[in-house]
Amino acid sequence: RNTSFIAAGTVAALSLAVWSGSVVAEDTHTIKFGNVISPDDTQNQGYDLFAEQVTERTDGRIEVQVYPDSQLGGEREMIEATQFGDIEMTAPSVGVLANFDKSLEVFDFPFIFEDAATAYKVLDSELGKEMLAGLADSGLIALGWGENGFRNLAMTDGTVTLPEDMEGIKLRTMQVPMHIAYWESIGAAPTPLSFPEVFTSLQQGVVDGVENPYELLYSARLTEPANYLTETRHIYDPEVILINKDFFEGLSEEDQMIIQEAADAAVDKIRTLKKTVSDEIRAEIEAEGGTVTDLTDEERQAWIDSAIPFYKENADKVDTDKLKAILE
Ligand code: EAX
Repeated sequence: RNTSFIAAGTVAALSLAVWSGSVVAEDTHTIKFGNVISPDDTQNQGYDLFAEQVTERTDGRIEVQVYPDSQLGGEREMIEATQFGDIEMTAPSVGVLANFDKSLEVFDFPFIFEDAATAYKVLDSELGKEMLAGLADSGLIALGWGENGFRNLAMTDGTVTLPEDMEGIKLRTMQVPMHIAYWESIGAAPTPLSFPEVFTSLQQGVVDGVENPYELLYSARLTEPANYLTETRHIYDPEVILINKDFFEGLSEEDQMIIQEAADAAVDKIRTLKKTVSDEIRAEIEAEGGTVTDLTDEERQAWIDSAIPFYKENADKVDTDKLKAILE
């Protein structure tokens, strides 16, 4: 056979014909969106809506593939993968993201928000918007504040009600220096682990407890080994919906707008669902034999007071103006 047609010039002409054709003209993209949250949890209901809206409004030119449940790794790994463009999107806890942008550490101070409404007020303010915009310096566009929610304690070996009960307790924390510093300041032995490692570590007794919102504790089955829960609400945990900056800025303005609006819709959906999910899941945990304990007013005050030395020690180490603004 005569294969001389595979001459360089011919191949170049051929590929030119292919690439100037429909493939590029249609401007198609795939967005891989990884997270550690269980597939049916509130956040992923929001992200599924995001995926649907983007696909629908671009007539399928942009396809969003959501990979829940740590399929693509832990949160630090996925933030790095999003920065490098190995994946396009992720939505980590703000504390883990603060390792990449120190100004976010102000959210890692315990008991800083009394309720979600107060948190929304700060997150939706100019200050909150400025903090999202600042992530551009880390190669990330923040499309909005997501929500994990108020974090509560779940222990394997008996109920905790007071901060001094944490003495010597090996508590799994996120890889968040400010969280670690707080638990150390009250005498606990914080053990930072990435989320995919938590279940096994609890089961094997590497740690004595964990802290997370009820929904994730339950959906990730952490309440099986750790079924003594206390509603401490010690940290309000926003998540941040991130997209690789170069990828986003390479899209047409219209596509950028579609993605931003779909992210806004996801945030609305997540906030609406979060209003009731915590109580619903708490009831399920109790129905399945878990013990869930509320703090008395005195106990709650003891927890808040326990954070004062931590504030004194760390308030100067973070963006103090932002911290003051939030407290006000
Ligand atoms: O962002 O690691 C954790 O405990 C977080 O709450 C979880 O990754 C969700």
